[in-house]
Amino acid sequence: MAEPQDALIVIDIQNDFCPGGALAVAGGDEILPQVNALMAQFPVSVLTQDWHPENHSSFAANHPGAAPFSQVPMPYGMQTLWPSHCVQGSEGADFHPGLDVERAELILRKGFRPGIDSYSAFFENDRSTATGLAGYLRERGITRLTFVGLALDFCVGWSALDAARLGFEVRVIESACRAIDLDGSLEAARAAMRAAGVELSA
Ligand code: VGL
Ligand code: ZN
Repeated sequence: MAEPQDALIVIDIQNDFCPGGALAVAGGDEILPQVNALMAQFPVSVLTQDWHPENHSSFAANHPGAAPFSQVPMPYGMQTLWPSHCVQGSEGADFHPGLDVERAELILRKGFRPGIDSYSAFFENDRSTATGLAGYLRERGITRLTFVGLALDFCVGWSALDAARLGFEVRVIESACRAIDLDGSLEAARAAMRAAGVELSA
C-alpha cells in the first residue's frame, strides 16, 4: 500500500526508448498500463525526461569514427556512446502518448549539459553533480521511493542505487521496467541493486 511518505518515480518513458524510437528498449511500451495504474495509486508521482542537446557527448555521432554502444573515457569515467536520442524538443524526447503525464507533480529533466551524461535522476554520471531531486523529495517528507520505467539496467538502476545511497527506502518493480541488456548490464545492475539493499519486486 502506498502511504503519504511514498513517491513513484517514473523513469524516461519517452518515444525514443519505445519500439520505433532511436534507442528502443524491447517491449518498452508494454509497461504503460501498469505504470499508469501505479501512478493512480501513489500520492506523489515524479516523471523523469532524458533531455539532451544535439551536441551531447554521449552521442556516438559526436565522436567521429566511434560506433554506437562502444565506450570512451570521459573526465568522469567511462561513458557508453549511444545513438542520438531524446534530443531537446524532438518528438523522440516526448513522453510516450500513452503515459498519464497529467498525473505527475514534477517532471525532472536530466542530461542537458553537453559534456556529461546523467543516467540517474539524482546525480549526473560523475556521481556528484546533483539534479535537485533529493532536496525536492526530502522537503516534501518523502522517504520511500518506488521506481519503474526505462531502462532497468541504466537510468532506473542508477537512480535506485543513488536513492539507496542517499538514505531513501527503495523498491524497483521489475515487471514495470524493461532493460537494454548491453554486455551483461542487466545482471550487473540487479546484483548492484541487491547489494545496496534495493528491494526488487516482480
Ligand atoms: C538511458 C541510455 C542513455 C535510459 C538514457 O533512460 O536508461 N539509457 N540515456
Ligand atoms: Zn540519454
